[in-house]
Amino acid sequence: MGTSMQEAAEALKSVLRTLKGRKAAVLGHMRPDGDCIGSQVALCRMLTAAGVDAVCVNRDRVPPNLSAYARGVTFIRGSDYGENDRLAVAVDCADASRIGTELLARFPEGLLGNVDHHASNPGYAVHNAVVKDAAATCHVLAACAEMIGLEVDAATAKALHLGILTDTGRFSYSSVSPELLELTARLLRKGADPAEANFRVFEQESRGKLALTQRFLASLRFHDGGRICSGEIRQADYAATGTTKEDKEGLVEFPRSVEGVEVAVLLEEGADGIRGSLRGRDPRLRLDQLAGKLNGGGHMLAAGFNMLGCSLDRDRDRIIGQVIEHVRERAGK
Ligand SMILES: [Mn+2]
Repeated sequence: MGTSMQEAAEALKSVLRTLKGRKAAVLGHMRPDGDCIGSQVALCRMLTAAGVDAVCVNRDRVPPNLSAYARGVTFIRGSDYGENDRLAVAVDCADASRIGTELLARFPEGLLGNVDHHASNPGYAVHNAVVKDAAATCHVLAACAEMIGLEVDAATAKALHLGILTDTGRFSYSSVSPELLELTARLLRKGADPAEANFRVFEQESRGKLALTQRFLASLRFHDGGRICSGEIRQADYAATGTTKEDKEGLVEFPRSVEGVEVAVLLEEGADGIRGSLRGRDPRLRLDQLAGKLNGGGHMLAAGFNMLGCSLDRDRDRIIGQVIEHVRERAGK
């Protein structure tokens, strides 16, 4: 699934048309990140400005360091969501299951809209605004807002900038184009604040996060001549450092940054199984396809998977073995 920005704008227009006189629930994914919160806030504010009663609904909470962006927008936890007359629009969800199965079940008639940028997005809504080469869901929303004339005030511009900033690794990935920087410049003119965003996202780490980072770094292991590097987090690491799974955000960048490493792997053991993150720098390695073999999906350079019922001690070698095999196949050596 993937469309041009122009087609995405048409899809978003259709969503707005359907929402006239109706109420909207803007849904994000589990463990929301900057692009998820940014696009939920931005879409919710744009819908409200267009006269639509809109709220955001998430399985998990808004991360505390991002709560300033959510000010003025109603965020409801999935477990507290009791309404049944809102039409759902998902943002930044590669697959509808990313919303969380219990929350998704509150919308039995399905999803009206799907705004996203993941290559693996199958187009699960009535109207799909999925641009797979866009840098962020906030990129899709910002560009579409300009094309169809949706209102972007200062708070909306800040939210859109937040998502672009975080999903491009502070404007450093190959997804950054002159057009994206020009679009971002227009967001800055509308009130987006790079210094504030940088402070909130990257300079508010807790001491616990630092301790968790130390543990993660101590767990790093190299495989296949050093082109794969994996690290682990167990529930005991969170308990010992007073952190939560939100704090693993960004850790996989450490192994990814090492010379010679082509694929970085973060394995997190939870009560119900292993969640994995994959990061790379060569699109030919197709980490989205690797994640697909491990019950997951995502982008070519950044993907994730979820293996229920697995444990590190029992299944680590098998998972790493599949990573090695995939990388050898794709690299042709
Ligand atoms: Mn995103």
